[in-house]
Amino acid sequence: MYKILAVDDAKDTLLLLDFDLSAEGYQVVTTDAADSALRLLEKEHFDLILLDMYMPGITGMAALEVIKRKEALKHIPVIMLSAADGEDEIVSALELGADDYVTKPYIAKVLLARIRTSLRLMEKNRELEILATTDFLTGINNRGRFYELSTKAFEQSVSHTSNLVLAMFDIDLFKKVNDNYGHEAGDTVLVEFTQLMGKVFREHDIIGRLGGEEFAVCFPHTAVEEAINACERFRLCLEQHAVMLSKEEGQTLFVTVSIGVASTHVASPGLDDLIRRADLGLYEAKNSGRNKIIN
Ligand code: GH3
Ligand code: MG
Ligand code: MG
Ligand code: MG
Repeated sequence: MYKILAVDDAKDTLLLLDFDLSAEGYQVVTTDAADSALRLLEKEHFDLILLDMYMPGITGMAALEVIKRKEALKHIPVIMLSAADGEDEIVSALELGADDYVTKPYIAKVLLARIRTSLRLMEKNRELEILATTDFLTGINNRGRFYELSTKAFEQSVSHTSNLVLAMFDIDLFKKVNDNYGHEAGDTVLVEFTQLMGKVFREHDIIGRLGGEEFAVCFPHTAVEEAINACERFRLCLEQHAVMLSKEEGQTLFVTVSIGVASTHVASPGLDDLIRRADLGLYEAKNSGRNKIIN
């Protein structure tokens, strides 16, 4: 059920909105001031906001500006609701990021249709965002998303002077899996590999598929020993994990992984340098027998 926040200083408008939207099956939360709306938005999730333009205190336009500037809120569709129907007001609201503009007194049928349109667009945007940021085969962060999240984590680690660790993973002799068992078996290995990553690493560790059989994990606020321990647990789990290829024939296979680790406890100018150093470790792990971690 979609949850809508209705903000208007006129009590009768709020009553009417509550009535019309509830009748349509929406969950409605009403508030008569922009500052309380902004507080509610900090605490609760909303799918859409109906925002009055003119209110005492913070105006709807000022609240709109705040909402559209906040990373966590800017994707929520905002429909401005106002008795003012001047073209300049409508244009400025849309330019500030409003998704739509409806004049008061509103026609319920039209407002509801516009709400449905905004919600439909929001859903489409969500789908596109998922498509653009997740790896199709494994469902984990793709390369672009991994870099985006890790860059943020790196910047935070600098400002909080906390340690951050980056580990690069490359499945050993993976080409042989494809050659000996087929590409589909290779895909199964990749999927189970990421499932195992999800089990071993923590919620706030950032996991990504960089491409092919190469993966990376970024460990924010983590000491290098701690991250190495986690990687070692993963290496052992993987080594012992039987990938089931065919349930009927009970055919299984095992793979191992080589891992390179780099940490910000050695001064690092940026994420790229960390990745480069982790890559060097990985290269060394490959050249010294595979199935090991090099820091
Ligand atoms: P090394 O231990 O040195 O890493 O050897 P390797 O065989 O793992 O390395 P190589 O880079 O030669 O081979 C990687 C293989 O991964 C080749 C490529 O066909 C396969 N591969 C890449 N992406 C996919 C995929 O999405 N699915 C499957 N099944 N195979 C993939
Ligand atoms: Mg008003
Ligand atoms: Mg490789
Ligand atoms: Mg490989």
